[in-house]
Amino acid sequence: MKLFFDERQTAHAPLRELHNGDWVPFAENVERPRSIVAALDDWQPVRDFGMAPLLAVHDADYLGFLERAHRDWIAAGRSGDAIGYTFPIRRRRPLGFGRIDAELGAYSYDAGTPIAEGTWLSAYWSAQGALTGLDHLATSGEAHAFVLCRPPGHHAGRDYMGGYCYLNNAAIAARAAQARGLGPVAILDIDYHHGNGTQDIFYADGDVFFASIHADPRTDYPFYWGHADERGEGAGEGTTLNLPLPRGTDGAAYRPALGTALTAIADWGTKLLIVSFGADTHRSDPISSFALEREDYGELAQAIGGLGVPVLIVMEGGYAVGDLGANVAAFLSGF
Ligand code: OKP
Ligand code: ZN
Repeated sequence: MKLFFDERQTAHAPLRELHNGDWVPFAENVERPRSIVAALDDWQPVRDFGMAPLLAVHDADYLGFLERAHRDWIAAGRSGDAIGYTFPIRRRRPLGFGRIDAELGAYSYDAGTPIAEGTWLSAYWSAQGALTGLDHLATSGEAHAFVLCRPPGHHAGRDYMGGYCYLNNAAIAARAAQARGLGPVAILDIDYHHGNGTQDIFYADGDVFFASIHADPRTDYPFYWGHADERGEGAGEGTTLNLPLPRGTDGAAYRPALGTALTAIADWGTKLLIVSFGADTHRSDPISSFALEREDYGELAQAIGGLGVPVLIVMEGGYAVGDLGANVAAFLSGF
C-alpha cells in the first residue's frame, strides 16, 4: 500500500493547550508523525491540488482567517500561539469585527486548538495529502492508500476549527471523489472521538454516508455531537449513523459496532470508502478510554477491506507516541 506524507506537515507545533483546567504540552505534537513515518516505508510525495478542493468544503472567509490568524496575533502585540477565549454561544451572532480575539472565538468551538506560526502550512499540506491519496486510488487501480494527515481533520467544520483540527481532510477528499465521479462515497470514522466536523458538513447531504464509532459523547469530547439519535436531516435524513460506545470498550465489544457500520455502508451502495482512522482507541492512549489491543487493529482493517471497495485511509488521532507507529502499521497490515 502506498503511503503519503509531506515534511511541511511538521511546521505546525503549538507549545501548549488548555486541558482539564490546566496548561499542558500540546498532545497533537510532531512526535506523532515521526513515530508513524519511522514504522513504515513506501512513503510517496504529496502533490499540490491548490485551493479549489478546499473551497468545496470550507468557507472562503474561514480559510482566509486560518491563513492570516497567526500574523494578526503577532500584529496585535502577542507572542506564542493564537488561541480564542470568547465564544459566540447559541443564538449570539458570531460577528468577527476584525479583532483577532473575536475571530478566534467565532471560528472555533473550543480552546484546545491553537494556531501557531506553521499551522496553515501544515494544515494545507495535510489536506493536499488526502487529495494525493485519492488521486492515487483513482489512477493506479490499487484498492487501498494511507495518508498520514497531520494535523487531523474530523473535528473541523465548514467554518470552524476545534479538537486539533483546522481543515477537514476526509471531507475534502470526499468532495473531490464525488467531483471525479467515484461515488457514492461513504466516510467511516473510527477515531475514539466523534467526528463532529465531518458529520456537520454532510448532515443535510443525501449523497455522502457518514458512520462513526466513538466514545459516548455523554462522557467524552466533543459532548454536543455524536449521540445515537443524530441521523441526519432533510435530504440527509438517515445518511448519518452514530454508534457511541462506553468507556472501557475492548476489541470484542467494538467489533459488533463495526459490523453494524459496515453493513449500513454496504447497503448504501458505497463505491468509495474514506476511513478516518484514529489510533486513540488503543488501551495506552493518554487522553482516551477504550481498551483496544494492537492485534485488534488488523482485524478491524480486515473487516473493512472485506467490503471490497477502494479505501482511502486518512489519519486522525492517536496520542500514545510510543505505540503509535506500530499501531498504525498493524492496522494497515490488515488490508
Ligand atoms: C482529536 B482527535 C482540550 C481538551 C479536549 C480534545 C481532544 C481532541 C481529539 N485540550 N481534547 O479526535 O483525536
Ligand atoms: Zn480522537
